[in-house]
Amino acid sequence: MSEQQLDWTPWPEDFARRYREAGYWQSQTLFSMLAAQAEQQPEKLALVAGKQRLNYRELKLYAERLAAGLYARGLRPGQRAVVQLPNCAEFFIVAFALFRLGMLPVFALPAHRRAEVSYFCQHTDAAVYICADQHGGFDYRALVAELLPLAPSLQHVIVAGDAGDYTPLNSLYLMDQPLPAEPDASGLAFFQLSGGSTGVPKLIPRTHDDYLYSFAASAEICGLSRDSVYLCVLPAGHNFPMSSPGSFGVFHAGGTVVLASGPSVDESFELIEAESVTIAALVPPLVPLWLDAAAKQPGKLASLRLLQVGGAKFGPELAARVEPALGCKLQQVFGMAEGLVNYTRLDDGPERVLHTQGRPISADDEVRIVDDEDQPVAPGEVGHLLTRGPYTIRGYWRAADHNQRAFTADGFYRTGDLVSMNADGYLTVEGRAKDQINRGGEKISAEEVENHLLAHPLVRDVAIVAMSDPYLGERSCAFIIPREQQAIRLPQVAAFLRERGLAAYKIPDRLELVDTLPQTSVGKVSKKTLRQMLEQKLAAQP
Ligand code: J2J
Repeated sequence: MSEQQLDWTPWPEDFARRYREAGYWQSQTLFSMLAAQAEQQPEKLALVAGKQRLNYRELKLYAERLAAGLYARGLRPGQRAVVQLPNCAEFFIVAFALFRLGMLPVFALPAHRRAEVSYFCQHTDAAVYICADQHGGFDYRALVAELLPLAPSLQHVIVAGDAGDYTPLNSLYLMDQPLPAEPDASGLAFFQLSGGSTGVPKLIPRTHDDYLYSFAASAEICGLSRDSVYLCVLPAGHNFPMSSPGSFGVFHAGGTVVLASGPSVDESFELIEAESVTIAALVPPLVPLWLDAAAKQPGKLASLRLLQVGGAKFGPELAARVEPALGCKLQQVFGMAEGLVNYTRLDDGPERVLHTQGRPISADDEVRIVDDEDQPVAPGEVGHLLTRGPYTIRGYWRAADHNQRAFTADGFYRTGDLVSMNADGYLTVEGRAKDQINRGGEKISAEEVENHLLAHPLVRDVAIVAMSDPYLGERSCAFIIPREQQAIRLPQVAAFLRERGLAAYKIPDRLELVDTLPQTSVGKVSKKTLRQMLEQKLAAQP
């Protein structure tokens, strides 16, 4: 067995054969998908990012030259690269360069900080870290200085923009240099990040074969063509804007990706009008902002045909306002970086589009809805969603123990979501069994933040739960038992977590000091009781 096979869990041979025979897995790498477009329509506009406009020929050429530069520096297929870039042209040049070389990117979110990035580097023995000079008021070069002592595997730090002491990305483009053969499409292509409910984030190994199938099939479901122009508002490395159908689905269809630098509605609307955008994807909290802006600026969205909303629960009341206010079709998307993605279809009527989160991409997505004992619930009843299929992973990277709990013995992924399925096979998300907070689409593992807080000298014990929020859907609240009657306040908690290098979205929004934490009958902290206590308290407030 090769070392790589020990690190991740490939699909069993009989499943792999079936997925190949069904035509899902096409033995095409992510880079060769781009190369095929560059061959077929070299001059077609592939990417708009700020002032940069790259056609398919240029995007492929830059990726190849960068791959050559990385290779010349001694970087080799199979090595890992932690990539933390905002929405910019370099994001895709770097991604496709790494795919060409057969290196495996880990796409960190721009919001991640020392704690997350150092963990990604350590857990994957990353050979290289690639970041921007600065973005959103944060200097990533300062992060590098803190990172280097924590990540001894790093051989190179590469910076897009003003590189300071590190290697400028611009210096790595090499022409006419040798490259190794392309990687095998059945092997790993890169890592997605898990929303997570455990002490440390989990890495999701995706293959060229499975990922390409997921976004190619998504592109078909969403009716993408060469005429499609996709506005990428969310961070480009997140699974939703990357693959559902996202930028990769658009490249597969030969359309154009337009990058917004952030979630600003004004910027998005300008780009939609200027580039004749046809499709965009949002998390629910952005939707009311778009509805308000559209009322003030009628006509700006004339080209928009489809608005996708996903990442967190999108209620029917708000959903009902989308089509009349924006003049485009709404699509609900319920997906996960581990695999399974559900869509309402373009020809679905309001009952499905407003009240369900869609149905799976593939006829070979197997879905089970079970009770606490893993027994199927009655049709239409709420239960735990388990799934397996041609683009759902069979295990996290280097996580043998956790995989025992996160997957059934026959390879179904335990999503942690509570869903019901109607007679037509459409799923409705009814809740969550996993210990996570979904803060407007940003996922927070309670245990991860609790572990950090337990290191605070004034914290005796802590439990973090979700509280409902009219804007973000959920925010996080930390219940803390302080040590020795010493009160601890939210600003101290926030400063402490920032100091520990945690991404800002994980900092609790609210703090409750308590003497004890309620327990379940088996002696675990009862988060259900905590959520109820919080709801009562918030309801009693004016
Ligand atoms: C309720 N909960 C949802 C929805 C995701 C497409 C779209 C989203 C993601 C994503 C993705 C939800 N209603 N419509 O990867 O390709 C919650 C569920 C799920 C978790 C996964 C994609 N859409 N969720 O959000 O890996 O709890 O992927 O298990 O970030 O988000 O989170 P993530």
